[in-house]
Amino acid sequence: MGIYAIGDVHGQYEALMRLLERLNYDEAADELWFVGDIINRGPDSVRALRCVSRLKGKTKVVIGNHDFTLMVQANGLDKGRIKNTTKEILNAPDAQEMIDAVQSWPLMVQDEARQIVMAHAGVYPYWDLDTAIEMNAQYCRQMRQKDNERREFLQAVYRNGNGEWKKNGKNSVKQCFAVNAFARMRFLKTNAALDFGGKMPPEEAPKALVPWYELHAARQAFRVVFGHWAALGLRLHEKYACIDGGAAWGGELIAFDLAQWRVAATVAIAK
Ligand SMILES: [Mn+2]
Repeated sequence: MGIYAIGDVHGQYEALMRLLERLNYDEAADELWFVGDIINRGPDSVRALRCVSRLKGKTKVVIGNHDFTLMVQANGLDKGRIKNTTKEILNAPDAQEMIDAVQSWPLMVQDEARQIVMAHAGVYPYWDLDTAIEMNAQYCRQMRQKDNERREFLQAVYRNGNGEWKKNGKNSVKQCFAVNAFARMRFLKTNAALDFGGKMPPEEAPKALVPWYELHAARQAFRVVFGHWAALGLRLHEKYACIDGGAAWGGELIAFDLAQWRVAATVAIAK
């Protein structure tokens, strides 16, 4: 039995099929984790999302920022800039089934025995693991509410905020921070606030920005597998693994063996 994490799929359905073939994926035996951002950029968001949302067996998916925006718009919010891929998904006959799946995806999952956590962008390094677990649990509870309450929650958290974690702050502000940390974080500023601008490789970043995972490696005992950072690409360390191979930009789709903590298979995106 294998346990594999798959990097940002971004609509690369054919590549995902080839990757599962290369893994000899067995639905009855293997466990698949997805780091999120299943949709957008690539050629086939509908089939990618349909496939991931219907995978049976032991599949875990965390929500990415692109999946999150889709869900926000499916809930009737942020109508201003709807992507064509979003329209295609919302017009599909099984749109509701796919949106329900996205709504059920947490911000993080963990394997307690292996001390591994997965989140789309990462885990805020100044939290302890219990705080991360609690913030994710709160998010999941909010998402299970009735339509109106869920819409209200999404409206409150779908924004940048000031990027600062305030332990004793208002609940909705803390939840907004948690969504941004788990699903969008790359760099932290010198005051430990989330930076919302930088997408560059860490080597090219201004000195005032620190990649979140460097602070994580210095402070935490658990391991994090994440995606979201195409410019960072595959980056392995004993405490973290970025497995965004840049499939969105003609790079590769990566499967990572969580038990062995090493790359299991990669598939180049067909140009
Ligand atoms: Mn992302």
